[in-house]
Amino acid sequence: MDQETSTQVKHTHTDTHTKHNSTLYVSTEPDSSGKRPFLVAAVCLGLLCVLLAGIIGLSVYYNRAIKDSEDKRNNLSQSCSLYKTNTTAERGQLQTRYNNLTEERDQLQTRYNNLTEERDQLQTRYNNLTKEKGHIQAKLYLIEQHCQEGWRYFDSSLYFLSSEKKTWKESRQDCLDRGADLVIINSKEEQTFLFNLKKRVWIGLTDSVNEGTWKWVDDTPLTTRYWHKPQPDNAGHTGNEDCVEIRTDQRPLEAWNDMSCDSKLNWICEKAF
Ligand SMILES: [Ca+2]
Ligand SMILES: [Ca+2]
Ligand SMILES: [Ca+2]
Repeated sequence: MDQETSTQVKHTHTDTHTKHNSTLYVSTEPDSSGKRPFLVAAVCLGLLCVLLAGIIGLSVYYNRAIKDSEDKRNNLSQSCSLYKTNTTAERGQLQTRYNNLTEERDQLQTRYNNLTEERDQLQTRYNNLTKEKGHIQAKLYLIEQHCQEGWRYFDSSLYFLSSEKKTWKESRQDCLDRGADLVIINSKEEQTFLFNLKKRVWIGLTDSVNEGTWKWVDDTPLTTRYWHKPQPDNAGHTGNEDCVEIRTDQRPLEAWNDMSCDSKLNWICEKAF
């Protein structure tokens, strides 16, 4: 039956171009021409269904893709936010640590400066002490030398007590020859020390330049006196007593007497350090 219809259609188609009667023959067959619109419609419907299914499928696919994309974006945004938060906190900690280290560095710098200053002061002190030690050693050496030659050491001075007796002027010259001078009495301790030597001795005090004006051999005026009253009386046998002795028969702080400079006595030289 289908083969026949096909033959007829094909025949009709051929005839359309050749014969008008043949066309009329085709249109007069209701069984085969009534199925075509349904077939076309079915095909079209099928295609539409396929198209619709495709569109729905694509729509679902794109919706899912968009949702995935949004999820990813949200996740990324959260990650960025977390990273930003962590970074800010870490930066804060680093800043605090930096500030602490800076403060510590400044404290160390200050301590270093103080220690440097202290070291310099100690160095200066050490240098001064080294110098002082050198001076003391030199002084000790000189004292030892002098003591070996009969000098005595008392309160920063060396004293030489003569074994001979000479006039005041000769006595002074002897002291000058020894690099010293007749003793100058500066304190009651020194006066007591000299008195305790128990010798009548010349000291470096005279009023030979101007009667009544007593001066020490270094030309300083007399301020502290240890005269035995009523001395000085300027009353020797020559009537002119211009040089001073320490007597041994008086009290330690009242022992001076003026005598004629030509008298011969022991003497005491003093070399001060
Ligand atoms: Ca003295
Ligand atoms: Ca006198
Ligand atoms: Ca006298």
